[in-house]
Amino acid sequence: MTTLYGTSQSRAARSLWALEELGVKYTHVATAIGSGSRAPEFLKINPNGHVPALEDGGEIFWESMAINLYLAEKYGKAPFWPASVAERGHAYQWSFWAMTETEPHLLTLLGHKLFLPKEQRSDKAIADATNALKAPLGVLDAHLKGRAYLLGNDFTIADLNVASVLGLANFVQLDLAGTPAANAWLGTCLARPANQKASGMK
Ligand SMILES: N[C@@H](CCC(=O)N[C@@H](CS)C(=O)NCC(=O)O)C(=O)O
Repeated sequence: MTTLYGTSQSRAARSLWALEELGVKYTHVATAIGSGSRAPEFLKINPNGHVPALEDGGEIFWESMAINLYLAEKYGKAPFWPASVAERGHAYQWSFWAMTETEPHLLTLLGHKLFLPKEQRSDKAIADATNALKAPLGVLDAHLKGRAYLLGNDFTIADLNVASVLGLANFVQLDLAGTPAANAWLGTCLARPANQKASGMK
């Protein structure tokens, strides 16, 4: 039995996308951020009080990227879950890159553009985060020039994981015109039916 916990209005969307992409049969429990994720019964599933969490075959996993890499390895086949150790190394590389080099800045933009109370929002924080994203987005753009996807010709778990983080750029209206290869790749990834279905869930 496979159960994914977390509303699609959270990082759970990336694991819902992976489950849909892989065609896994699962139950979705749309645990809310905060009220649901901090409830005592949910803390038994993820003591961090965060979504997503995955229950699969009696095991519990948390951390969205770990969940997605686990799902891809368990249920995927090549090319989505790459065949070679080197390609899988690149999938890990890009997944951790997205989380460490881009996600914190995107979350700053999310807070200061949309979620923080107006009096706590800071134009400087927005400018600093926008500026900090230029270097990693430049790296991504340069890598994608002449390639359809991160690992070559095929959509893989690396693309899903990175696009699921960078999808926040659209949400916070970050202008990606200066990185056209990354922008076009992101549009192609996010348009996939599995992502459209996942992001429309509860
Ligand atoms: N690094 C974790 C972060 C998980 C996380 O912070 N999730 C947020 C929602 S996007 C959450 O559950 N927040 C609820 C809380 O902190 O109370 C992951 O990628 O899974």
